Amino acid sequence: MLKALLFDVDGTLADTERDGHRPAFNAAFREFGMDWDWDVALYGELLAVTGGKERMKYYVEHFRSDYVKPADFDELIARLHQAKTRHYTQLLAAGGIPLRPGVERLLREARAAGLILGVATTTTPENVTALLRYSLAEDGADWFTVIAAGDIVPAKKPAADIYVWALQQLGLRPEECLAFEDSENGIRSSQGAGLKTIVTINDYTRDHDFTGALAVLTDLGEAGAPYERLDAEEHGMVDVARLHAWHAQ
Ligand code: XBP
Ligand code: MG
Repeated sequence: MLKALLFDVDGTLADTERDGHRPAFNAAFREFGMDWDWDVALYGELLAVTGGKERMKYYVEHFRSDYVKPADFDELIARLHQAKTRHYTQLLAAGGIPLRPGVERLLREARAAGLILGVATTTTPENVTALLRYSLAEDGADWFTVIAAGDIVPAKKPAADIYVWALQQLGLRPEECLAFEDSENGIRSSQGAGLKTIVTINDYTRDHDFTGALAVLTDLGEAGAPYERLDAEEHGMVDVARLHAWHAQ
């Protein structure tokens, strides 16, 4: 029986990467007087690595062979990341990033139907609560029984750990839940935890490998603006009835 829905955040609840996280990283780099600057295309390559601190280290290793690391490099990365989180949450507080089509509608319907809601993400917890507060509802974070985020597990997606942790907190088995993801790293993580997964793609992820997904969609769809399914000839709106049907497959 379907009891809970577990949502990824970045790229799934909202298109936060290109116009949220990326400019927040750049603002932090400028604040620290650094010449690092991530354009839209480069950021797409950097998204291969989840986690902001991990992403900055990957950038240095793979794109900045000229950069001489200071002795306290890890500390610098941690301070840069704190600044980035500040810039990002300020951007959200200014109402900067809307939820994707169908997200608020489905969350409301699922709550009304008694389904448990959860989050499983690699991003920092403050970023999740800020997005839910400013883009969903003042009490948006309280709609979710579990918010599994950031460094709470050491191994980030594509490792399954964050989903396993969320399931443990809920006391549920993977067969009782559905996951929502937007990326290959995301679905490897959710499927690694044994979860059936629905994918909504975005510009950064449309060419990813989503083998094994329950459905691959443009978005969740709204009345009058249906989703298109990419793995079948189908369009429509993801509602609770459709989730039950997919879950039973
Ligand atoms: C998103 C991420 C995060 C964000 C940046 O993953 O990989 O690292 O890009 O957030 P998901 P932080 O789609 O699983 O949420 O800087 O806070 O890590
Ligand atoms: Mg994502």
